[in-house]
Amino acid sequence: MSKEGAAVFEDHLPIMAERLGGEGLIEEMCAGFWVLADAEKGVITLESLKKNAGEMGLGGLSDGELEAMLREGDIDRDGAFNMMEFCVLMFRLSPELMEESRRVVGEAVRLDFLDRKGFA
Ligand SMILES: [Ca+2]
Repeated sequence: MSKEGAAVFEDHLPIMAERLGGEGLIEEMCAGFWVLADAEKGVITLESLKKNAGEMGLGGLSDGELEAMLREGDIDRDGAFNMMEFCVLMFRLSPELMEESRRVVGEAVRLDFLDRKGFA
């Protein structure tokens, strides 16, 4: 993950969190998921990421940086982002947001994810 790429998320998420509240933010983040996702597969693949990154303001990232982003957030190692992996990555890329809303949003996302994956 490049510093440039991370800054895109860090600059916007705290503002979005304040404006939308926890639940609204999750909806916004999941809307971002569908912008980047392969609509047929229902996941974000490297191909769909490369194709749609510009729509999310990530057009300046190289293929290698997008690959690194996918590796970073691909928790179950299937080579694609599902919605929860994507949401978790968004939070991980924004330490300030995690600090501000860990209990109300971060924990809810994490616990929901762990519960779904059977890790809890
Ligand atoms: Ca995955």
